[in-house]
Amino acid sequence: MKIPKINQRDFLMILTGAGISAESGIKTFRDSDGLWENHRVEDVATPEGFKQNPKLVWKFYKERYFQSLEVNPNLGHEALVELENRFKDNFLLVTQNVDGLHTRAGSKRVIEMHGTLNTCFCTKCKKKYTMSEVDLEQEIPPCLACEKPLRPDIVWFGEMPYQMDEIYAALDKTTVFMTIGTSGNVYPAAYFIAQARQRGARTIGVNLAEPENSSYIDFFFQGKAGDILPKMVEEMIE
Ligand code: BV8
Repeated sequence: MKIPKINQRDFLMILTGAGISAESGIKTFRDSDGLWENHRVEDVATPEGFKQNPKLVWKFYKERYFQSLEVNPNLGHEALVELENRFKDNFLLVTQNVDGLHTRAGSKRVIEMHGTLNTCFCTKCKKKYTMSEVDLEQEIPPCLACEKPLRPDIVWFGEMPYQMDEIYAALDKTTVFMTIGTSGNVYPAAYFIAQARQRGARTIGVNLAEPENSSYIDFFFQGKAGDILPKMVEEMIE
């Protein structure tokens, strides 16, 4: 399929999901052997689950935090840094991922709408810490200020994603929307593409499998992000 050309007059918004980190060795959620296969979402990714069993939830996120320190960004992450360097302020990368790999690859204009494994905050006084500042030996690390339980800085189901105002403001001026490595199952992220398209944006999808919201995708490229994106970035810029 022909790769659409974009130029400096465009505003490029990108949404990524777990699929872009798969080639770095991080499990996705809904693929076979995915994260949700071994854990019930309700138990580990909801406020109720945390209230019910904070030790289990901390175990789940500590494991993923330590794994994120062992892996590296891949060619897919690096291709998006190249795109940002070409588009500068006419570019926004919104990620559902919490692994921090986009920032580690060099992306600057990034919104981690579902939070990050790298920080946590106090359930009582809301003070925020990096994971390396707190005592992860404890099953439920305590706040260094008030000693109440800390929680992962993750947006769980039923919680408001971060920086929605900035995301909606960027959607308003988006002329090209790319969705990469996400199954399009989780809202409100999965609806951004429809909102962009309703405002006249052209939409591009890169995914190993056809996503749930593929009806909104004008140009769909099936395959691995690490294979497709480096070539695509070179060809798509006028
Ligand atoms: C909220 C943190 C109120 C946890 C996560 C309608 C409107 C609004 C809300 C809802 C709605 N309908 C339902 C809801 C509620 C709910 C929801 O969406 N439920 C779903 C399950 C139906 N949403 C919420 O609760 C959200 N909050 O609604 O607040 C509100 C209302 C309106 C407006 C604003 C606010 C909060 C959702 C956030 C939950 N937290 N993450 C954690 O990470 O541990 S979600 C979790 O799923 C991850 O963040 C993950 O990124 C995200 C999406 O999954 P994907 O990234 O897509 O991963 P998945 O495995 O599914 O797919 C991977 C894809 O990659 C596959 O397609 C595969 O083919 C592909 N792939 C694999 N390898 C590769 C590849 N592609 C390319 N290359 C490869 N190599």
